Amino acid sequence: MTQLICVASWGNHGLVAAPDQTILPVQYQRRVGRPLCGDRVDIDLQPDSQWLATHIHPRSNCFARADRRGRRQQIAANLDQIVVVLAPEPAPSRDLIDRYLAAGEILGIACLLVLNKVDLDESALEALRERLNPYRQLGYRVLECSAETGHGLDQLAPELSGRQSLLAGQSGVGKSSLLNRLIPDLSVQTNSLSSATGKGKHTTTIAKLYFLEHSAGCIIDSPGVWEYGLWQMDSAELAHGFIEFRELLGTCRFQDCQHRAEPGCALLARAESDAVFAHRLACYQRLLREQQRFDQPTNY
Ligand SMILES: Nc1nc2c(ncn2[C@@H]2O[C@H](COP(=O)(O)OP(=O)(O)O)[C@@H](O)[C@H]2O)c(=O)[nH]1
Ligand SMILES: [Mg+2]
Ligand SMILES: [Zn+2]
Repeated sequence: MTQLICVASWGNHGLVAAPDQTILPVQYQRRVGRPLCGDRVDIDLQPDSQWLATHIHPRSNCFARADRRGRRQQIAANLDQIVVVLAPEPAPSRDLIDRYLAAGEILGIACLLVLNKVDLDESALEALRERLNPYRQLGYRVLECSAETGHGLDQLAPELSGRQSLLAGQSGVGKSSLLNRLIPDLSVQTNSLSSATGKGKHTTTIAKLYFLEHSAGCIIDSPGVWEYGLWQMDSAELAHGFIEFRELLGTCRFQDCQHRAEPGCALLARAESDAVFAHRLACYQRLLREQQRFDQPTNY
């Protein structure tokens, strides 16, 4: 029995990597459950010479997003950080950054913002830099780089070394380009994943784990989420996703205050004198309204 890391997972089977990065196909059992990409698993050889996952080690955390009905969909496990890749083109849609940061705060996973394509047109880049300033002030880290020129990658690489990171962000921001820069043998790893899944099935739609060279680290590439959505949650949980709200939570007049228009709301009061706070509170309120669509019956 050996402990391995799940590098891809779908339905009732997946792929695990041995310490020497050999990829093995494994079957799952209902009793054990479905490993997620990034899970540590034990496997056992069956009499029919198939590998079976016999145990999923306890997860330190689990990244999630909403499926189309607002249900929490688990994507990857045991993350040291979420690397949110942003670019001046395509510029992040409204609230996208806040959604990722809120998910990170709620799930207990650190976020690193990476501003890619800094070689591009100055005005779009300056606009995005300015948009990112408030997040820096809140304590979030922002690294700048270009997958095109390689600028800034010497700062990014050490952030990934020895860690298990999830690469997130809209399609087109340069995630694949960054992966190619950071993982010189990416095509070798991709090929061994495709040959183990058989005919490259599922390989474009599921999360996959790649190993960094010369370090214990790895990067999980998540499927093309062009619009990242938060799953159904209550207002208290959502408010917890906004780090600067926390010191005020519990100080509103009403204990069940949702910070919308209630009298005696400590957050609304703070927003009157603090523009950045007001901006984030408005974002929280939009996300809260968006949550209400999950409460309506839907016919898909
Ligand atoms: N100018 C510039 N273009 C980039 C950079 N990184 C990626 N691109 C381009 O942006 C497009 C999308 O990149 P890709 O890596 O496929 O993005 P992904 O969808 O996030 O995986 C491609 O045409 C890349 O060549 C960069 O740093 N600078
Ligand atoms: Mg890509
Ligand atoms: Zn309030």
